[in-house]
Amino acid sequence: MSEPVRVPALATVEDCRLIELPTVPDPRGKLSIVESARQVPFEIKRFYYLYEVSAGATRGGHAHLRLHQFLIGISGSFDVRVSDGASERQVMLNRPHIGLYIPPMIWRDMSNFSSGSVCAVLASDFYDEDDYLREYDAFVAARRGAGTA
Ligand code: T46
Repeated sequence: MSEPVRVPALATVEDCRLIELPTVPDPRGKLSIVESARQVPFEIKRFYYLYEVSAGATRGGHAHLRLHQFLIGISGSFDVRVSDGASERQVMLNRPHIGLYIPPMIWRDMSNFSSGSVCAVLASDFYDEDDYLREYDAFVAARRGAGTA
């Protein structure tokens, strides 16, 4: 089991990493496991999920000031683009035993949801609209204020 990793004060897209979850297969099927502060580098306080996403819709389009998140493509597939204001990366989530860890201060959006796809999200805190940066320019300015963009 992996140890929680220390995340730098101002994360970059290099800190967004795919994490493979321990999986137990048997003749009945498979079971994948996520435990708080074990497979993911934060204490889990909230679970939510996106489903029945409209064809062509983009979700996200924001960053979080303090929130850590772990996204899993439980079913189907979708793309996640992450940006630190200087660099960006895009990954497709399409396997239920692999998730993407996103630290605070990283812009993200999700698109190309396949029909019937489900995006599960584990988060380090309860919902708080004040934790969102929903304007890209404000996000870049906040990063500059905190260090480097
Ligand atoms: C994120 C991506 C991956 C709540 O009331 N409680 C909640 O826990 C959440 C997540 C949302 N809401 C409300 C806030 C909005 O009125 O649900 C509405 C839709 O939220 P939003 O437009 O932020 O949804 P997405 O899919 O664009 O983003 C969500 C998360 O908000 C966000 O943290 O990183 O999923």
